[in-house]
Amino acid sequence: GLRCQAQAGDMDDDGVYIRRCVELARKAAGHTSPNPMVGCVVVRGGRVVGGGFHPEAGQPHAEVFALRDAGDLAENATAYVSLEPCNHYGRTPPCTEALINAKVKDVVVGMTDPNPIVASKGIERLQSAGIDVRVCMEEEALCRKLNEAYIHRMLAGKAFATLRTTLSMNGVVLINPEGITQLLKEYDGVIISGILANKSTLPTSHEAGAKQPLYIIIAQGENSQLKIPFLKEECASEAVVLTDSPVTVKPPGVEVLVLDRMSLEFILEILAQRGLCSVLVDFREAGGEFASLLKNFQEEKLVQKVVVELLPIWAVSKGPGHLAFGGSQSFPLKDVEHKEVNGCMLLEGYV
Ligand code: AOF
Ligand code: ZN
Repeated sequence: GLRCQAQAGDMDDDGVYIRRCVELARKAAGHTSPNPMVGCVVVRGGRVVGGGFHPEAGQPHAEVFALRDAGDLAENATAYVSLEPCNHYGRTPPCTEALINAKVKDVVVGMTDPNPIVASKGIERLQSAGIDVRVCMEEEALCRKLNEAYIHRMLAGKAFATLRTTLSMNGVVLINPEGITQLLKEYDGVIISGILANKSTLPTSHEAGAKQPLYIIIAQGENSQLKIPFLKEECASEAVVLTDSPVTVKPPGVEVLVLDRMSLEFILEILAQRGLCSVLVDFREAGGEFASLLKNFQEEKLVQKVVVELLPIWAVSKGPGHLAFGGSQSFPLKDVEHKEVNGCMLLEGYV
């Protein structure tokens, strides 16, 4: 009776601690690829006695940091991990052995690891050592979302692609919007057309210590003549040019890959092989050759997610669907509020 009650009490808190693991894991957002983001907390007697996260590929895993933090208090404690602990020797030794050596009593995992080398074998290894293991169903969706890109690359062999566009409130595509670099630090790469690369500066994350994404510039046909030198001087990011034209200018210091097939599928496979899990497809041009790359992306399941950045400005241009440079002729709207009405996004702001 009592023992059951105590266990039920523990399990009620599983969600709380797994959410804490996810928060910790996110501290390394943008830094862990091709590895997942993982967080771990060690709990004893209802108290968190240790915590840690995986900072980047090549570094120790989350469990190792959390166990180090907990020290002797890990004995008989419960370890919470947002991802199933690994049981293989990769760049680092198996976390299952670290948990067993630390003599934890039980382990709660947020989700199993889709990596075929691990997939459920980590859980089995812990169980065979007499450790109780349970998957926290309550926050499994949260853990999957945290590593949606890692999971996709593992299972599909392609980078997880997010299509992004930036609009003013009156539906004008903004070529050079200022101040929206927030998304960038979460992505390993940004695919941008040669047209856009030629007429706008490539945005970089301004946050101190933020990792800059790799720019993947698609240079096709007449747009294969890139003004890349400016890129090298002004852009903190590294860039790679993908082209179907062997006559592309080869700017010094920028890698150029000549492909015989310019398909989004092929590009996402190449990027996954290079260790990129997630890529932002920067679609901020009205039509143009870049559109051919995106043809059929829905049927072929090449793009997983869409992000539309709606800026609280009214852009003066030829009209909706046209391009404008943010800033110059546009004016900001004040006291902007947004709400959802019958599945529509409603925005209002004052002139
Ligand atoms: C964990 N905890 O924090 C992470 C895990 O090359 P390695 O040694 O870093 O191994 C990478 C693999 O380990 C990765 O593909 C994934 O399966 C797992 N990541 N596992 O127990 C962690 N980052
Ligand atoms: Zn591990």
